[in-house]
Amino acid sequence: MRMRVVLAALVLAAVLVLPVLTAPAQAQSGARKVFQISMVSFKFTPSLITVNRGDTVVLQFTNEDPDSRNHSIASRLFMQIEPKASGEFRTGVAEDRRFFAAEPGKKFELEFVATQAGSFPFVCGVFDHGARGQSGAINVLAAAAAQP
Ligand SMILES: [Cu+2]
Repeated sequence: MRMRVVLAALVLAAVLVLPVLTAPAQAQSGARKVFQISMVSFKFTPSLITVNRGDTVVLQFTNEDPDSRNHSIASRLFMQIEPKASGEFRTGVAEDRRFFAAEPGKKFELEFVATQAGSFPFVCGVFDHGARGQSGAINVLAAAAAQP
């Protein structure tokens, strides 16, 4: 009889304590997602970046243009979230978009946390490169992916 009470107490304790123990793992912030993006005339490869909300996004750009053109990434997203930038680049704001530009052969990296779900377009802000098809988007999915 006493044994049953102890067992019941243990089961009850397990039921009460386990969710508390596992909760922090589920609430953990997102993963770190690294993308290497090539810039040439006139495209980004890859041009579509998909992450989950809460992920830390690292975009590593290389201007690999054989025709020696400058290229940039320009986006309104970077007006809301200012990424941590490193490498060899020039930055500024034009047409309500913050841009990061690289000369041929140069590399730079942008890092930010995707705090907002949605699709955030970007273009190359150099001359008419965007109109020539040098564009893309960062898609931030609202649902957190289950960690395997
Ligand atoms: Cu360009």
